[in-house]
Amino acid sequence: MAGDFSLLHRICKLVVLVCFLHISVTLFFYVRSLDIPSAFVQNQQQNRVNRTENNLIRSSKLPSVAGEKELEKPGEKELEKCPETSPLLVGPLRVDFGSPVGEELVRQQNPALQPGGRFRPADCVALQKVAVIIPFRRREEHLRFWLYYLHPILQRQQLDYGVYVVAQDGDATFNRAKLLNVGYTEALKDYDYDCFVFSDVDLIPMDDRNTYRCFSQPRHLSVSMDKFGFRLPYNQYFGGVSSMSKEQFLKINGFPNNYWGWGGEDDDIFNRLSFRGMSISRPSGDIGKCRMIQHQRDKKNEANPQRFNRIAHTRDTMSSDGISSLSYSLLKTEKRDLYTWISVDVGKP
Ligand SMILES: *[C@@H]1O[C@H](CO)[C@@H](O)[C@H](O)[C@H]1NC(C)=O
Ligand SMILES: [Mn+2]
Repeated sequence: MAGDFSLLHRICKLVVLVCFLHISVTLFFYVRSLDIPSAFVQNQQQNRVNRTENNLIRSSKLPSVAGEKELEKPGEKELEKCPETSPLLVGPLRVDFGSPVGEELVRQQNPALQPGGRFRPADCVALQKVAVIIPFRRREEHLRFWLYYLHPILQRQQLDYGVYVVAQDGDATFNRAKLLNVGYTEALKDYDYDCFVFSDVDLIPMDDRNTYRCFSQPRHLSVSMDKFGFRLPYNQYFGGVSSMSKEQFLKINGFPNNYWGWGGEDDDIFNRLSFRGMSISRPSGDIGKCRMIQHQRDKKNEANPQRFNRIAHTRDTMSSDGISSLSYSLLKTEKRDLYTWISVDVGKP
């Protein structure tokens, strides 16, 4: 009888142990599956989706928005601070590219703009000073659409902002990320910006509640693009439109300078952010809807065959390649009515 009992006792212990093990293993994999930055870092090689150009693209549900805590700004004297949420917002917007728009129309519709595409609210002090940086080459028609749609939105968002179009001169292969570094640098020569929005010229938000400002974590703004069926193409996607405070940008040594041609530079930026312990903040899929103006692949922006190799080595390259190693020759900056034009020679591969 005593023997039976101690056997039972041992079996019970064993069962408890097995249960405990089971729970631990389940918990471990559950935690790993959460959108924790360190989990990203470990898994990103396997999870990266676009292996080939046509093989799209596993969709995934939008991760929830990380902390939306606002950057603290020292107050200024006479006017009051603008409210946290602008009362001028209207929500969903109609966006279409049916008929071209002219700059004259955009000027008429935005009489409060200052030269260089600058604006600040007249009746309150904006919460952030935002430089919007657009990498550019020969997309004049897209730029007109962008200005037509974005200027009214940014003004309703009560931002103190300026628009910087950074145009790559010459016919060498396009280098989006380096142009963004140039935009960051040149915009700071103009004004004491504390927030930087990096936007492709062909992306238009469909809801003005998607505020083009900075958050306590780097922000991805173009989270549901029509091109990808209004979903994120993959969880680590950071392309299209994003924003970073000056501090966040400097923490990752800016962007890589050596991604020539299409693709991968946005994934490199994502890697930089996660290696520096940051996570991605996003608006909801609903508010984050946007349209891309359809176009052919530009000449001299062919898919970069080195991109997969490069994004595999971000950890080793990011401290030497970035804003700290940026070199370029500035050809011209010009304050045009609707934007500041920066033309630049970024060299060639
Ligand atoms: C994957 O595709 C996305 C969306 O088109 C693009 O932004 C990104 O740069 C691509 N990454 C690579 C490594 O090709
Ligand atoms: Mn495009």
